Amino acid sequence: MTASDTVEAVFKAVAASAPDVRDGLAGRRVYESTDNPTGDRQLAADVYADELLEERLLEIKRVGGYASEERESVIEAEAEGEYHVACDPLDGSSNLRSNNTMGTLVGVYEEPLPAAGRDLVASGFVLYGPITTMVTAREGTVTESVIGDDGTRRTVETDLTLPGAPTVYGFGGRVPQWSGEFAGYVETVAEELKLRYGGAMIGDVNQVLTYGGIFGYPGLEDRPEGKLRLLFEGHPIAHIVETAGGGSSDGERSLLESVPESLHERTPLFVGNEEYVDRLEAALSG
Ligand code: AHM
Ligand code: MG
Repeated sequence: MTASDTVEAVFKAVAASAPDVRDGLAGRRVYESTDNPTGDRQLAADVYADELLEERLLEIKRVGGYASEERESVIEAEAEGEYHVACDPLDGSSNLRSNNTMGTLVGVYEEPLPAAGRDLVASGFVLYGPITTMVTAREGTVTESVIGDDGTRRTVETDLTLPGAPTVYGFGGRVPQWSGEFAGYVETVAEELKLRYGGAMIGDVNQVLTYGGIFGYPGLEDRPEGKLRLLFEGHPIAHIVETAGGGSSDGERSLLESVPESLHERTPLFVGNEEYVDRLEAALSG
């Protein structure tokens, strides 16, 4: 099994699980009595998607470990494998209550986790929108597919790139918690682009991939490290957007330059057209 066969097996397993995840949502809108390792309340749906993906991804021959937002530590495969998968099984799951968009995010690393952004070999997400789609980045190309009821993919876009005339933006966190520099930057962006914020990063980033623009969750006054997690959300989404010709940043440099010290480390996160990412870094450094 080559590296590219392993990546394909991971994408295939994630796509095959998508109809099961989706079908399982309606009956799992209730909260469990547990929190995940970063203190978010867990929905029954988070736990269900996590267990499904763990089982199916660890079955893949060269996958040596599975880590997810929903678990404290890495689960090792029984047999050794040189690829390690980091997963956000249900990104934006708090949208389940209001029946809005959510997704599944996956990163394939060639080093044991927590690994550096540059150790990511491929990444992808499933978007549970009105239709179920999957966007993958590997070997320099971003592809979009529609996932059928049987979990198979039909490619609809072979070389997805960010449009050159951006139109949308969305930023997380409460405005009074933003730094003055960031608030000043957003004022200029809001004059040029229209607001699209749905509360699920994958949905919001998919709008940026479709229309061009910028999405971000900044560091906040009472939470300078921001909300989103580097390994499960930051690296994979940065890898997808950068492969699609855009940029990513933690406020200072590409998210792919960062090396997490711990599995659940958080980071300020920005992805989108390079022009907007560059202007953001300039604003935050001033
Ligand atoms: P989750 O992975 O626990 O669902 O949390 C991440 C989500 C992102 O999808 C989204 O961008 C963000 O949290 C929304 O947060 P907020 O509710 O503060 O806007
Ligand atoms: Mg998430």
